[in-house]
Amino acid sequence: MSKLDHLQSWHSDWSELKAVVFGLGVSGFSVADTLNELGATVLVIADKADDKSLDILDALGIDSLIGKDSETVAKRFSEFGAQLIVTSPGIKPDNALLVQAGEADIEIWTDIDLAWRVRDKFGKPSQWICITGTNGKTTVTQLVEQMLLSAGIRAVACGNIGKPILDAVRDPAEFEVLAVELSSFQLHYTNHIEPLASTVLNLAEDHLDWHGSMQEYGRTKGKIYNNTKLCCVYNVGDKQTSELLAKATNTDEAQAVGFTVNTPAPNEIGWVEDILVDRAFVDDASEALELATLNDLNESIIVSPHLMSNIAAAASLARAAGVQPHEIARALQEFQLDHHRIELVLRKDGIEWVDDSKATNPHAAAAALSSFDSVVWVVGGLLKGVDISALVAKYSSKLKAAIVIGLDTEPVLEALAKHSPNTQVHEVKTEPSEVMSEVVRIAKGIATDGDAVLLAPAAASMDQFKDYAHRGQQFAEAVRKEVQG
Ligand code: UMA
Repeated sequence: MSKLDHLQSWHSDWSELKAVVFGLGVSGFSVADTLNELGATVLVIADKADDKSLDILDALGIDSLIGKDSETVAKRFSEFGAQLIVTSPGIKPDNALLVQAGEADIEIWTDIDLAWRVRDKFGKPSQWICITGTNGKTTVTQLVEQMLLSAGIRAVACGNIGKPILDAVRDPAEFEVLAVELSSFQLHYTNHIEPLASTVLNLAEDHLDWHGSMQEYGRTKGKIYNNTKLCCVYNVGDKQTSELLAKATNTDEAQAVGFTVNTPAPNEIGWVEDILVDRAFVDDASEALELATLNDLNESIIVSPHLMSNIAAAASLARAAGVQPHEIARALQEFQLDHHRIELVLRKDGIEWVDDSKATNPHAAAAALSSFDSVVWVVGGLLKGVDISALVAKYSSKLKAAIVIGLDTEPVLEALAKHSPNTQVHEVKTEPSEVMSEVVRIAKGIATDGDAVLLAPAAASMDQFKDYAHRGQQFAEAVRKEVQG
């Protein structure tokens, strides 16, 4: 039982609630705006905030405390007398204010919990399809959205993908189904949601600096399955995902469906060569229903095992929501991959220049490396406490050369020397603005017919670039300038 159990609907009386909104990025802003609209008394606390958001808070009459020292924050927080603190996902659980809230027995939510409670703003509550995993979650979320739209369902992709979930819940388009991408940070703080269908796509080391251990990171991701109503989707090729499903609570009503890049067994969706086949949502266990083929995809898309896996996962979730086979095929025909995801920048003289800047951890980089035979690999950046030795060892035979970027190149150079001694290695030590021109100049001198020059850094970008998109753009620009001519 929670003290806030009476607040389960947009139409509940929120006027007695005193809530602190912690963090004023995109999700914090949407939470403050929503709680204010619901009539609650709101205090926003944040280390920093942009002027535009602060101006709007002012105009809405919402109180805020920005950039103050921890003593002032602690004092104001206890004076305010909050029953609830809604935290932004990026804030770590050992943050002093969250610890203070926990000690005072004040409930801690995220925007996800709040959105779950108020998802009935327009009457009928929206249904949620929830997606997490170390890699591929954005692509799967977009694919699910496309498949639902193709079936004529009012649907939208939201959550970690960039559109705060509360913006989706409050959107006058009155969405019937939300395709919700959830990060491990969001799941850590989430207390109770009941997805229609849910999935952990895969699990590999990432964000260990935030979660403390791999075990805790996995446990957090696995929470997504709890209380799922119709269908829990797991990865046949990643046993950890079915283990997480086995530990989930209150999933008895839900069908377990596996997705695979291989031939599907009963209760699975997978691929028979280039045909996507459903053996889960069929009347008879011996039946195999064709959903789509690889030819449905736009020809500019590089087909990788990773993409095939993502498509099978998305189809499993969409089929659970009632999407028909021809609607899945049509969705694939209309689907465009986002930039920086194994994106072909240029094919010239038999060399493919590929931007997979989105590969911010070794697992994502593995998906890209597995898609090519001979690679000039652009690697390095912020490793976030993750060791890349196993990745280097696994793909060593494909690595014609490695071009190492990032401020701290030491761990990458060491891993290459130890696990891929035959790979020629170049270290780029230049101004951040020059990094990609230098990378492309070096790669031009090495790559020959049949090679891929692959930006798949296995690391975050913020040491030298604004974000992964900026890193990818710089690479693509340099390729166009130096190679395309
Ligand atoms: N802040 C503090 N103290 C801190 C840290 C942050 O006060 O110690 C405050 C600051 O005011 C700052 C704000 O919190 O402006 C930022 O909050 P946030 O980092 O939680 O970011 P939001 O802008 O609210 O965006 C979040 C997600 N960000 C993170 O999880 C880090 C976005 O995912 C998400 O799209 C958005 O909510 C909408 O749901 C981004 C992301 O990088 C894309 N996600 C990670 C990933 O995909 O790997 C998890």
